[in-house]
Amino acid sequence: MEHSQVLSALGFSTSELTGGTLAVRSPIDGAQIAQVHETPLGDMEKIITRSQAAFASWRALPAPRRGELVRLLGEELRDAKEALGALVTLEAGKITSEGLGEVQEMIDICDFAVGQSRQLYGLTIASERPGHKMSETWHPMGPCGVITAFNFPVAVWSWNTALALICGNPIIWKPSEKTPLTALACQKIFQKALTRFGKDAPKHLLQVVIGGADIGDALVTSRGVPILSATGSTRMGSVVGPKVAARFGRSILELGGNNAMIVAPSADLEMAVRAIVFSAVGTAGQRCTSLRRLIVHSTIKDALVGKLRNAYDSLKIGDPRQEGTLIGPLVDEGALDAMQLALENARSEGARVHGGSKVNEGVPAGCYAAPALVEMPEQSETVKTETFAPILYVMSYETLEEAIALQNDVPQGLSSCIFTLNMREAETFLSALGSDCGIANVNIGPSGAEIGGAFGGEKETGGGRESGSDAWKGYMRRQTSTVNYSAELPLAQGVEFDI
Ligand code: UN1
Repeated sequence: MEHSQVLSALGFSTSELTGGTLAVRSPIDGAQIAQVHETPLGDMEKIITRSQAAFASWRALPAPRRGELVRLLGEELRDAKEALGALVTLEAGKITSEGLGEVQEMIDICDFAVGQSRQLYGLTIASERPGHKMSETWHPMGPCGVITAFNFPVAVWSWNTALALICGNPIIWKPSEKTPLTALACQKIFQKALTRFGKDAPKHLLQVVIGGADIGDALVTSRGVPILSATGSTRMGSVVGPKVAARFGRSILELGGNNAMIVAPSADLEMAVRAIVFSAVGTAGQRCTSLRRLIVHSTIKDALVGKLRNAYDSLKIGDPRQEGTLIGPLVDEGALDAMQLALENARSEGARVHGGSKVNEGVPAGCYAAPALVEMPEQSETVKTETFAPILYVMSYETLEEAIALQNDVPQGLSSCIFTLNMREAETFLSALGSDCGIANVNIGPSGAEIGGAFGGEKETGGGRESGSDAWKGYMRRQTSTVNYSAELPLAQGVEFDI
């Protein structure tokens, strides 16, 4: 689809796409596709106040009724899947299948959240005192600020939004400056669901704010925004986290990853190759879960590198809209420069680099690069640094203990995996002595997680959890209650206090 068709299918008007101060470029060819209007910084206070007003009524609706809105959102997303997927491709440069996959991830979390809206379970707790009952209840928190990155411009918003909504919280969303159109499209889709939901829904349940770091900072520093979910670089998180903590807000941080795969001697190499290629070069290496480090047993390293070089040679790089393309563009010039710099640094540390250069032929005018396979003598500083590009560092190991130590010896802790047919190795990797990451897989790659599990990681990844499992608790406050239905007033711990 041409970009004008995509934008009109999603209901954009000309005035929304022109006359603003933020230029939107498609990474496909670098061409400008819109100039959107930015939110004036001076409006942020009003926006936060409106969100609090929306909270006052939204929290009063029963959670299953709130779930109905998310059910309608899921329906609207099903209708808009093709157009929104195409816009993700246009604005973030993902291949068609990955653009559609991202929208499917949104639909999945909506389905999950609808069910969850009837399962915001608390606990009953045995009281030590006769005639007493203890329980634990979960309550809404208030406005939830959501700051998202360009690489998953819509799915990450939906993980936060679907859960925040059923938990009783309004949302203020600041998308990446590189992908405002997908955010505005989601707002339109959300509006359709809201209209169908009827008059119970307060105004300003979702507000999208467009702009740079100062707009984000207004959310980060406001006491009116009790929850702040931020996805992006570790550098960004190191600014956001302390600011939210300083005002005693709650942050949900989803920061850098430096994800590894250990390939053991017993691994099914054909399967490993497929998993490696998808997770290292899919989304042009621009997922926080992308595979960046391969830790291979020394006896199979040369064979595996040979197979990977063959596989890499066959990958079609180019316009992500074309059938057969597996590697689209990097997001912009800065990303291409960062990739080249990382490769230069690796060379100076003794690397053998296969591929990795800029591709000019057979591609549109955007920033296209051949994926790089980089054989490293050791896990250097460059390897320990996340570069958002299709670079895969390859290192070898002799013992599983050594492999696990290498896997864990980076500042980040998002995703990890092992390819092995040896159950002792697999279970060791998943045990307390194994991977230190939030995600640890066996015989699948580190990327492409389903929404049913909690998503997030440790160390510099920030510790936040989103999406499935009990991540919903991150959007609610816990209340412990003790009720005395006896005619006595015994004190806990046997304390006597007679008056
Ligand atoms: C991200 O890169 O920010 O597991 C999120 C995955 C996707 C989500 C990635 N489901 O790769």
